Amino acid sequence: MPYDLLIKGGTIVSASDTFIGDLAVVNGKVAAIGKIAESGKKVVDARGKVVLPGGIDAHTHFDMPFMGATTIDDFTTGSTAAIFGGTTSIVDFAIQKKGETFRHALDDWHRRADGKCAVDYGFHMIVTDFPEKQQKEMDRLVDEGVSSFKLFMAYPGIFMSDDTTIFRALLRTRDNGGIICMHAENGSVIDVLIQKAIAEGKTAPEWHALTRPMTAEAEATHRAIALAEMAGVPIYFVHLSAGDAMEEVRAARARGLPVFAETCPQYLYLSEDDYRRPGFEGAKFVMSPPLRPAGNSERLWSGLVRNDLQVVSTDHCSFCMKAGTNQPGKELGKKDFSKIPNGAPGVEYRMLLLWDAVQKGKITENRFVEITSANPAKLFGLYPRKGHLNPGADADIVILDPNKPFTFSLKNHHSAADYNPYEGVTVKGSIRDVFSRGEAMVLDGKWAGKTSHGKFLKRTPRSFN
Ligand code: DUC
Ligand code: ZN
Ligand code: ZN
Repeated sequence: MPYDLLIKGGTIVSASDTFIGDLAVVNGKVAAIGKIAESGKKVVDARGKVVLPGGIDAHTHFDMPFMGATTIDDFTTGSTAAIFGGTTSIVDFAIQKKGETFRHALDDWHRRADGKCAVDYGFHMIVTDFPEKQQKEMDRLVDEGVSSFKLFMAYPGIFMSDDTTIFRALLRTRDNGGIICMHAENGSVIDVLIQKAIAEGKTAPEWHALTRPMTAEAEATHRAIALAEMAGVPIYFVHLSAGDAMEEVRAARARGLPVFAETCPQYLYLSEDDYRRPGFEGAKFVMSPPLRPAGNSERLWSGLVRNDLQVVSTDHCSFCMKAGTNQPGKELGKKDFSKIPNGAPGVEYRMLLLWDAVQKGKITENRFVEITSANPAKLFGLYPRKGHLNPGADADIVILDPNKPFTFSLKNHHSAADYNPYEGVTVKGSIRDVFSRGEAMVLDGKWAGKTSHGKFLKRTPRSFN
């Protein structure tokens, strides 16, 4: 019986090994790996190319209403961008509105994604309200495969939770096998700084960064770690941006605490200086936490190498600069930086930006697989189904040409955003082919899939303490 798909002679990279070999797929799963003599119904020549497990982006916001607009990428455009960028699974954020049940919120997000997503998708649940009666519902979500919950220490009046709510949620995840994903910034302090800046007429985009100091992130990170320690449960920090916050994570891990953190490409490749681009261009980079001063990124790179940081996700949260077809854009904040919708596109650029770091010797190719695929799979209940290419795993495969350069541009990206934060940046490497569960999604850089291909990922509860 020939294999459904045979990928021949590529450099296969996992979190632990690099070797030249073949990979066979049957029924959407990896069937064999190594030197394979049998034939395949479809054979792909991967000689001179790199064969990787599909990327897992554990932090996207598709079709999300926020700050007076809805993100311009819905599940179709967002997931198409993901696939072209070598990401085959995402974990997106469903939002519980105040007073709403988790059940209702989850049904809403299922409706947004169902039949419209090219990549496999799971959901985290954003918690804004956690009264007694929601606690059992949280357990039910974990049973349904929604085993992670985002809480905010920022955005007072919208998303921010107080310490009581945070501590209660942490305690509940100790028992139900969920994990809290924390947005750590001291929202109360930031709010005062914003009001003060606006009152003083400081309204330009750079004030977004100047009113969200690194210490506000470090303080919240420290506090959340203390709360998790008292609750006796692991915690995961999303979009960690500040070197000082990372030091808190590092110190906690050195004490043996189960503390984990992701950073994002924007904090590795861009800086606070980008807010000072001419005119209103700095608004492109208004996101929270903000871009940090030059020099901070080198601390994050060291943290990625040392395993102070375990994951790179994107926080893809795209808004147009100008009003889009049906949505207001960042221009909402033209006269007041605090009204600029927070977020930027990222899902399509992550894999190549980080592969470029492999080419430049900043991280090894095995570390690349760990931080883009294996670790998010392990931390978010997708392993061993995803995150590696051993027999039995989903055949989510990226074939990358390490010698063909790629230049990021609005002209070639697939996000609906009207700008590319990395416009004109050239990296060494390009995505040639992408397979999801054995099905071709991109071949030779061209679309070959279906936008309805993605399936809901029922994730397992936390298996670590
Ligand atoms: N940060 C952003 O920049 N956008 C969405 C939410 C968040 O935490
Ligand atoms: Zn956040
Ligand atoms: Zn986010």
